[in-house]
Amino acid sequence: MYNSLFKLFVLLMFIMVLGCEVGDPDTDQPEITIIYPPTNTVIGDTITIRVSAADNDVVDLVEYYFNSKQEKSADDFFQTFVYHWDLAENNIEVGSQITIFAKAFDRVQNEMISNFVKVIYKWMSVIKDGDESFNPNLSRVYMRSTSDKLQLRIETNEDWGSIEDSTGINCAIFLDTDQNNGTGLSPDTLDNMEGRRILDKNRSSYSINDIGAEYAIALGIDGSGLYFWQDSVWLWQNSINYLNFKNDTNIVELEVNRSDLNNPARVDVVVASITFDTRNRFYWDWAPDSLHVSYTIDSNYIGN
Ligand SMILES: [Ca+2]
Ligand SMILES: [Ca+2]
Ligand SMILES: [Ca+2]
Repeated sequence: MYNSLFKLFVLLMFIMVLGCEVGDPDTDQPEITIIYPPTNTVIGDTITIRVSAADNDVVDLVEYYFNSKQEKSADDFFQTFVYHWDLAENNIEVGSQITIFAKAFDRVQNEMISNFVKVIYKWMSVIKDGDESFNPNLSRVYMRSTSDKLQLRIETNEDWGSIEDSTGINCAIFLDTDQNNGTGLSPDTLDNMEGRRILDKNRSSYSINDIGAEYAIALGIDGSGLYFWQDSVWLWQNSINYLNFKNDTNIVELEVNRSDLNNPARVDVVVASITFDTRNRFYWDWAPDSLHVSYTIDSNYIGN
């Protein structure tokens, strides 16, 4: 009797062990990586997100998250794991950072979160400047770059008037393309800020904070265009291509050829503006108010 019970017990144990081996539950989590876009990319109104996902069994679902909020419509049951995200209707502020991640599930709900990818919406913010008592005055400067263009966006506090006369925006974006303030239009060569022009031909009107600028992108009173500094004068280099520049607005977007700047990898930047009042008095604004910002030209813009 005891012996047969023991045999039965052994048999049951054998069946259980066998059963376990046959139906061993899947406890292996999937693997998932966002392979596009690269982190720190500046994106446009649409972006295609590509994910690489794998599992010991099968990846059943990939979910997409933007700033930790799940994009429900993006639930991906197909094995391509590509999501075309349209940002245009989401009222995202230009210059904001968006963190993207994805989550993969297998058929028994094992899950894994991907790497986090940070992208920037439309423009990279490089300067925030205070609101002066006169208007318009410089407010924000944004930059981005493509494989062959350096692009800038300037915003003012309050709208300007006509871009054809002195009520328009009168400013210059100074670029120190060798990041050496001993070359180009340098602080050492200047004495005061009495001039009424930004690109003063006598180089006696201002100092551009702490940089020595090889190039200036001018808008307004000096004649809009890209200029280069040579032997104490600003000389014409090339015209500007406007992406967005209208009367009675506060945003200008433009681009210049990287080759026209001698293809620098990194630039120091200062922006200056002159605002005229109805009595033709004028006021300077500098962004930043002192020193400069630096920008790496790395083709980070992948929008269109
Ligand atoms: Ca699995
Ligand atoms: Ca300002
Ligand atoms: Ca320089």
